[in-house]
Amino acid sequence: MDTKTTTVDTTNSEESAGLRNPSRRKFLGTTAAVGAVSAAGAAGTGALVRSGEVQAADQSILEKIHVGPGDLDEYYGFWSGGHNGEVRVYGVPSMREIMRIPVFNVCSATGYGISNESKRILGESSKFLNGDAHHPHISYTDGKHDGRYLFINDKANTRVARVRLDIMKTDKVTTIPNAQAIHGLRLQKAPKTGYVYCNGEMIIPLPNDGTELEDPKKHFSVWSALDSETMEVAWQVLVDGNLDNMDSSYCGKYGASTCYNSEHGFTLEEKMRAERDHVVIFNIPRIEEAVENGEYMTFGDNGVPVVDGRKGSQLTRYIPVPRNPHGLNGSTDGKYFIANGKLSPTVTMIDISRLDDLFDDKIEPRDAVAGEPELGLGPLHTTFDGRGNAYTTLFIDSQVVKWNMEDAVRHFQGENVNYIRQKLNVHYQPGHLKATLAESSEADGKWLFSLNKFSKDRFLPVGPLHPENDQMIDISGEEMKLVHDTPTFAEPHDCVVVRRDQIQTKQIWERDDPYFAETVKMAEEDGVTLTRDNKVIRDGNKVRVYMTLIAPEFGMNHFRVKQGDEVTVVCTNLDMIQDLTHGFCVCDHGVSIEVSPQQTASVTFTADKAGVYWYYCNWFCHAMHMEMAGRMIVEPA
Ligand code: RUQ
Ligand code: CUA
Ligand code: CA
Repeated sequence: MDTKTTTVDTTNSEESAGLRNPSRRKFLGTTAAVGAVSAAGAAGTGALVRSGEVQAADQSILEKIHVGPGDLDEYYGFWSGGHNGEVRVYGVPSMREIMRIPVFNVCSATGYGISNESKRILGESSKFLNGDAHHPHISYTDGKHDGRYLFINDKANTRVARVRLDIMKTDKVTTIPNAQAIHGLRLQKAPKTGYVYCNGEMIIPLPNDGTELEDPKKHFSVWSALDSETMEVAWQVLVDGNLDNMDSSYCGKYGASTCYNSEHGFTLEEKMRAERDHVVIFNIPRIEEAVENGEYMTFGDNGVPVVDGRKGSQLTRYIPVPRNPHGLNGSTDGKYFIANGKLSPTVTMIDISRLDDLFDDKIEPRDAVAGEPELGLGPLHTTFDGRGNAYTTLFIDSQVVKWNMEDAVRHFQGENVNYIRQKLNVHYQPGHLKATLAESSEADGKWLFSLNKFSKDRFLPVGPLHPENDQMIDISGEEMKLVHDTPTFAEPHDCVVVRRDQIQTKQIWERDDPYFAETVKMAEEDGVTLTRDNKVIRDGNKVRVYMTLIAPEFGMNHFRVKQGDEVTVVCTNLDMIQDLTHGFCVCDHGVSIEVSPQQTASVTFTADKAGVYWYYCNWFCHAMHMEMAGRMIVEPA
């Protein structure tokens, strides 16, 4: 079969995107404006058109997205916080930001990265203050979201984290060995999320200990599977080239990942050299069997079994696709893995039902391709409406294109059908896009978010650094309609939107929560009952201060330590009322932690200055909240 590999000259992309023009609207004038607006079904000219655009979204749509005071949204949206390192929770369709969950960042408000409990979760990597979160995904049972956990990658420091959705807190963070820069991440979808799969993006020598530094043929990446319960790496697969984005099949048998550097290149030029790169298909049962049979290697002293999945292996297959692909999305009907062309105007549809034959050598790799529709310039990611349509972002064209999957397959078979349904302008340069429930078999085709990398002139100017623009599109009808612009910070990359009934959270902590179980154990060893005692325990130059918090008072008005002591303060909030969070913040010591109802939280610091230091509650909890304070008295050494 023949593949179209039209390569796009990206030097034109800036021009066409208007990136070189300080004010694109002024420059492009009426033409651009009309283009943008006609898609939304209105007409007009110039700046007036912008507001017209919103009016264009007919009144019934505006009613649909209006969530009145006191009313609740229909969906939870979980957005990655990009290189801010967190996860953000939105209500959809209102796009009100409800909560932020620190994951790879340090949080001044909640004390994540400061408290002992969060430092235990971060482990060794708590020394890093930054992260780069891209792909949030919610755990499954039988292809449907079960709302237990959310998992997300950290490209910056090669980590994967788990967020417990019952309390919306990060509870496990794992640094992935034998890899650098974890990028694509997806979960096992059936029968339930046992594995968390993730891509190592950068190629590195293995082991990366300085013995090999130069030979590109000795640089590799690995595909990892973590046990979602323990968050330990179960096994890894060594591959040729690098790995970019991935997905897993609804049948639970296959994983698939794009590779843009099959060349093992170090420079841009080298990474662009090959006419085609590939999608690696992973055969999970065969990989498990190889691990079981001890057919693996290990690198360094991490002991993680690494099976050989390089070209020629029986564990993988390499399907050639046009050069430098990016996103990889599994269609919600379970039929296709779709590799997004990026440099090619096409996406490649891999028929999952043909993969058994491919692994049994009954067909050639390209025979697994069911369609390769040409969509426009710069296809990056694809999402689905559950009605047979796919939606792909066109980075260079600044558009979302709606297309029909079965028509694309028929076209590939030689029929004269038009598979493109509509192209809608977005503002500007979209990366990921995601429709409601489109990471599950329950895709409902209601709303779609286009996560645009550039906002340019869409918001009040805020200096050289611009927000991103996550645009909301109504896809419930035949025609896509742009309804809302949402500025977002630090490039959220990706999001996942689920029904509100799929998430069940606790309003107050349970006393036996594992989140602070180690702290409870420490108290027991000190003979302290956390829900009653206010006590100072000295152990050499280590001092443990146990105190209770009930609005509007700390259990201790003051406590005494000596200069140079290592002080651990353990706070237990005895209030049982929903929303009654206290905080513990010590002036001039960089110490601040959240203590929500029935929670125990602790923090350790050095009292390195003699004198009086006030500690205070920093979550407004009561009319006498300002008075909720006490003194740490530090006696000179
Ligand atoms: S990637 S903009 Cu990090 Cu998900 Cu494609
Ligand atoms: Cu307790 Cu404010
Ligand atoms: Ca390449």
